[in-house]
Amino acid sequence: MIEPAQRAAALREQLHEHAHRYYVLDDPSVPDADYDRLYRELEALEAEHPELIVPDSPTQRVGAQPNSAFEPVRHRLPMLSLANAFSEQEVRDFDRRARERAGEDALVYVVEPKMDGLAVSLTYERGLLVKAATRGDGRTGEDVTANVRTIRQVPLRLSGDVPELVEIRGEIYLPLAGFHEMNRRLEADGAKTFVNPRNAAAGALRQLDPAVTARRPLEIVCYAVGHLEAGSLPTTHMELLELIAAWGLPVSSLNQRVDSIDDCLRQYAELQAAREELPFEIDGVVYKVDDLAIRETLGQVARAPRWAIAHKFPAEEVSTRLLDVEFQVGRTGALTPVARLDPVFVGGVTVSNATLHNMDEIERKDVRIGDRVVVRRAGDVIPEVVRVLIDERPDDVQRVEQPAACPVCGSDVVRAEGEAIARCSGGLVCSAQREGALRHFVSRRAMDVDGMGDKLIEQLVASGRVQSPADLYTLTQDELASLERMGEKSAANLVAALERSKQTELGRLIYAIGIREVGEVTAQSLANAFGDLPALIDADEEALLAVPDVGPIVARHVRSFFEQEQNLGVLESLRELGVRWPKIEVVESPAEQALSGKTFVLTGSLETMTRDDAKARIQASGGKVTGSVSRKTDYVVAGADPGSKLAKAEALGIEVLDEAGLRALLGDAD
Ligand code: D41
Repeated sequence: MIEPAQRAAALREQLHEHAHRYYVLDDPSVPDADYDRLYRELEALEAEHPELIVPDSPTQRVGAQPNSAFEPVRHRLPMLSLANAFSEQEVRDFDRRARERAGEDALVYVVEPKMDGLAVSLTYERGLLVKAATRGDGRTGEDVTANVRTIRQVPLRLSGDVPELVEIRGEIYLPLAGFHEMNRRLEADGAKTFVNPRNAAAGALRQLDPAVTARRPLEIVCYAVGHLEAGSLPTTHMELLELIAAWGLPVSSLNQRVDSIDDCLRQYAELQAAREELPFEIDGVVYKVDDLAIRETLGQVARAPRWAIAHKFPAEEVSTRLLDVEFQVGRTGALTPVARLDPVFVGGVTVSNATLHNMDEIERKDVRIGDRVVVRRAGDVIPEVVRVLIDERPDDVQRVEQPAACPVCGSDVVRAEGEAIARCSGGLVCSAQREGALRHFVSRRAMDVDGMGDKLIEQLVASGRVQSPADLYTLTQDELASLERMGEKSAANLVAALERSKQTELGRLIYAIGIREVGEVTAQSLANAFGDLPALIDADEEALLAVPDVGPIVARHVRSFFEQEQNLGVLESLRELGVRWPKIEVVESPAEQALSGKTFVLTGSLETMTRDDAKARIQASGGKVTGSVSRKTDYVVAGADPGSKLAKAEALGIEVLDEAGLRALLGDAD
């Protein structure tokens, strides 16, 4: 066993090194979650053995040491820190303590997104910006006035009625688009890139030359008033935020006032769901007691207010050991290297596999078996290995070799010139490809056969009973009921689901048959352009290229798909077995349709039509429907109980339509 004193010293040394890279060099070596874990371990060790606490322990200094390149600024009022909560229980404990101290039954809170940036203080004298400082250790920060003055969102003069002197606090951050753009340029110049937007923002803010800062698209969100002279404040935090906004400073449009801690938790879930869609990074939400008088009563403990808490989202990036790399074969034969990991909790779930994308990525990231790697899982996105902690590479790591033969069927693995992806050349001989094709065929957005799970497909392929999608429609209830893990009831349900799926739409069918590079949107475009299957089968390259969304590569894949006799055979069988779809009326010149070039996002439930109906109508008028809101979205159609997409649309200033608004665009008479 390691002695506590030895362990504490090791932790201190690691934390010092990490903190130096994080705060001074703006170039952290490990994910924040790793740092937090080491920090909490040291805290716990010191709590158990107080004699191990040394004055220069990282736990004895909260925040950053000022960088000597900038003048120190003593904050007139200390910039407090925020206590963290990582679980619902911790949040409820916080609320209970606050209610008890305040003697209230329930507290009104304001929920704010927790921007992942740098806290700053802006001092305005008679409305003029005179000083901008980083938070530093909370008492003393760095004078970054010259750099902050280059941020367009920061007014150099406040508007309206302003106090003699007021200090505003907020968070400076770099939106994701700016971050990616900045890294692209750094990479093109062969320079070192930033690992995350916050470090990039810190780097930008601490430039010695403000002209460099000026070229970084930094933004700010303000959330508090610090020192104040000769002015008065409203009685609630929400009004305070409104006042800050009236002075001309940016305030988050996602802030919400709520009546209870339950609503706080609901808002947490909403923002967590919206997180991936937001144009900037947030690492949690902050709950703040709204009533300023109650805040006075609550006061602070250590250097954090008792009236506010940060509820953190689960870390999206953590590090773990890469145990092995295996190759998975997809429905197009593509070989995907999959990392087998020492299981870790990331993005809210335990992950033991992550994608490595392809061999080029493995080379680029220099990933070797045995490495300590950073794993990222954001939202519903498949977990991926993002980088190697090269400083921690053991001596005995092994290179990843691409297999020469398919790990499933043994056929040759080939890699076409200029392609990043290697493929199994076995085609439908390869059971992995056959299974993949079937999984895709029955999936919800394709033929939507409810209850046809992966395990069942595996059995049907292994026994040779199902070779092609058409074979699915020849399965009988008795036959299904005799399979492993299948009862009479599920067999009956499955037959019914297969039967139901026969009545489909052309776009779905085109998507379902799995033509390379033809996704849902392209399949729908092809359906709209050709109206029925025979016309599509006969379409030559020129006709295909005239379809929106279709380029030379897609056109070639479509042609080669329909040139294969066996594919035509499968389509014919599907028809014989009863698969049907309505013809689509072909509009000659799609460019002149009402909604051409317009992109829609649907959210919430509509009253007079389903979302799928609305989607079909929009597409029939030449519009495009996508799943997530971005700057490219033209309209968000919001029904009842809209989700985070509405919040994002509002944050991005995108036009929001109700059902009547959509009908008006579609040309429906009212
Ligand atoms: O968005 C944020 N990162 C954020 C940070 C926020 N929305 N509110 C905050 N409120 C405070 C108090 C309650 C202490 C005025 C904060 C921070 N503090 C904060 N940021 C960095 C340290 C503390």
